[in-house]
Amino acid sequence: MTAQEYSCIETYEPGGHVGAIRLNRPKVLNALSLQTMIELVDAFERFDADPNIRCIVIHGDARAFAAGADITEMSDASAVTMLERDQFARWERIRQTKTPTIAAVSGFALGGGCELAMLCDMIVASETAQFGQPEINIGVMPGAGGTQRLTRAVGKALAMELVLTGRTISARRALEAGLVNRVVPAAMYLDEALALASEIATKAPMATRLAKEAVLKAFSTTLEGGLEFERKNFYLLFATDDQKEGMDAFVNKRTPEWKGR
Ligand code: CO8
Repeated sequence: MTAQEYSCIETYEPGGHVGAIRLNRPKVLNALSLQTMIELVDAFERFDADPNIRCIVIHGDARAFAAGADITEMSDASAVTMLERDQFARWERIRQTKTPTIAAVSGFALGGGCELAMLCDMIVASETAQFGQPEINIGVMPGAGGTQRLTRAVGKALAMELVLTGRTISARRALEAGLVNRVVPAAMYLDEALALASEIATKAPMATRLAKEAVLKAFSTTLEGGLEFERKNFYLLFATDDQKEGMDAFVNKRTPEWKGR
């Protein structure tokens, strides 16, 4: 698949070593169909393998980031069909993206849409954004990390309420609860996310990758295990040219020029 062959998403490079992915099924509020997930995996992996790309931004349009998995594709599925489709393997591949990722969210981020945003390292929200896990309203429950990542982000009380009632929360409430990094006026959400991505892209790429990996480790290990992991990544960076460059630039009061190695 080439980027030109995408039918559900678009990719572009707005400059500053940033790779951008736009969900592009506006008529169905960017519902995450099987084809959309196939293309998303391809786009994330393509940017992740590109040494020119140092941060990835994913967004939808003003009305919706994504209103969830495509319900029409799932409505008649049996458990066996769902197992055979093994859609969550694709989510795992996106999770393995080493490059830092930012979701720029406007409008609905529901069900799989909220889970996709939470799969990213940071979320920049428009003040119009609405987050929720409404699967309970259609007789199921979150399946792509909603019960786990939402709970880790906002705590048991709010996660339980959202998952069991299917209610949504506003961008402001999501900010208070720690789900998103910042809330900005509707006209600015994408620019703000791209600016944040550009800022991250000015840092040494190996350092941002290993730092991201270490922060994520905090969710899957003990404090002791995480500290050991952090230390190993810290030492590893002393094997990079960019560590020498960064420290030499500091000592000599100049701007570092990163090689990404
Ligand atoms: N799937 C398919 N089509 C959708 C979806 C969706 N998730 N959401 C909206 N659409 C379609 C509507 O059917 C409608 O199509 P049409 O114009 O042909 O009737 C169009 O988008 C516009 O939607 P509405 O007319 O409903 O717009 P409203 O502004 O009235 O309402 C809502 C917006 C509240 C967002 C409403 O559309 C809604 O409730 N959508 C469903 C939200 C939902 O339940 N999401 C969870 C889905 S389940 C899930 O995500 C499980 C994830 C598990 C992992 C995923 C594995 C792949």
